[in-house]
Amino acid sequence: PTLPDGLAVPPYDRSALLTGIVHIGVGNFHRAHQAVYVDRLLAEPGASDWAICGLGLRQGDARMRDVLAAQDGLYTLLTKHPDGSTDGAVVGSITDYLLATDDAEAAVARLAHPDTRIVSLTITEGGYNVVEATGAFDVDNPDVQHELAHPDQPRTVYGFLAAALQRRRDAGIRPFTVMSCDNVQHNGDLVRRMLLSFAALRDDGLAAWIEREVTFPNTMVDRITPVTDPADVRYVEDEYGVRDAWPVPCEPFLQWIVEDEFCNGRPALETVGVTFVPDVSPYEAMKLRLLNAGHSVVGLLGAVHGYDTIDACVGDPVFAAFLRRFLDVEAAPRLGAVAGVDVDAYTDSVVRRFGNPAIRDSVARICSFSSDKLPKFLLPTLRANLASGGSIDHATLVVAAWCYYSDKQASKAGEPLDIQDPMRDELHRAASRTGDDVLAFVRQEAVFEDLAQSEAFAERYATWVRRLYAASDVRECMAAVG
Ligand code: CS2
Repeated sequence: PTLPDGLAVPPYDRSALLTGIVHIGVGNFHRAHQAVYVDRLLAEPGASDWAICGLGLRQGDARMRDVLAAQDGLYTLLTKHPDGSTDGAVVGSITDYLLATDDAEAAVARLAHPDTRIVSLTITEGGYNVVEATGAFDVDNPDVQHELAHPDQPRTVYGFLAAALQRRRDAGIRPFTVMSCDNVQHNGDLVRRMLLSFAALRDDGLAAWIEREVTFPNTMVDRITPVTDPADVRYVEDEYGVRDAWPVPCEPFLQWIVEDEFCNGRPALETVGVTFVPDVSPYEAMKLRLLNAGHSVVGLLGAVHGYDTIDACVGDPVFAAFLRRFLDVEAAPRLGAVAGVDVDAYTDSVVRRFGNPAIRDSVARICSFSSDKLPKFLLPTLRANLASGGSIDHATLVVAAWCYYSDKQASKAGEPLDIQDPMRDELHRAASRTGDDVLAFVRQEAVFEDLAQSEAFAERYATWVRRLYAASDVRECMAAVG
């Protein structure tokens, strides 16, 4: 009640809520997306069973634990409009937060609690423990080995899910729905396949029960959510007189498409704008191959050019034209029809959203984890065009830019780049051999599988990587692609 008028606060009684959702991987994206939908839902009648308990699995989540604990789980969402105006709202849907490295048993107990009916995940594109080259579950992961040897000491998402589901099964409690919200095609199918592989290593009976009883809806999630800037913290303090250690900036656009497969009930999220469909595949392909791939396209070329933000990239006519052509000529034609969606209008909206100058989404964030992102966002389009004889030049120039970025770790102007990628050193080693073997970078099978064996690709890639290394300005190559 003491907060100023301009700052919207949750209109519901937070003390009267039950925790129906445990969310693993609370970061800015979850706090700008699912937690916002649930916040709106909790304001509706009859929805009080669906508050969220956040769950962090890594020691690195300690800051989220501390910030949320100090603020009773509340935080400020700053929705930034292209005209420079900002809407501030306090989000109240996260009512509790647990850090598994503090107390793994408390985490399993919460997951196994009968009130928990959905466990949702944002564990990043690379977080699913897949051997990329084969698509199999990575049994050799030392954390997986540890939890197989000590089932009461889970460490990975699979260890926690399996321990909790086993406890529910033994106690005769219905399982929870496992709902992935990561930017991965068929994200529900993937987490299902991985969890079943893990569970079978623990106990065949458990795996069979999960296969029979648990559902894993596929979902498509969308809202551009940058990293919080110190200026966002100052804004909340200056504008509203409130100290929020970790507000969340985001764009106005918000979308969530979900398959209606919930084994233990679900909230009526359709009342707050979520779309339920029988099959999410066309929507997720559209989003991953247009928006997410488009981000990587401008991000990697923008990093090499020396731009810091995505809006700065698309403010440059050469970048804007290149992005448009990538989307229209290479990406969109390889998508099937999307029921009820105008793909051209979607493409327009992607370009417009990237240009929102208030967001200041950093090129460094977009380029982070490229080794997880490109195989999911960009390479499927490139392979589809190779198969159909379509243009591959735009996507190939982006791969060449990624090689330069990994090799020099600096822009063309020599400014050092902030590269966050678990494969950073491997990528650097491969890329720095380009002078001796022009295909060295794309021969890395963990990322590119057998792409380098395609003569058509190898020829275009060799051309573009040589031109890009020789050019003083990356835009010469972008313009030359045509
Ligand atoms: C971005 C996404 O990380 C990335 O590369 O493309 O985080 C993107 O901003 C979101 O998926 C938007 O929904």
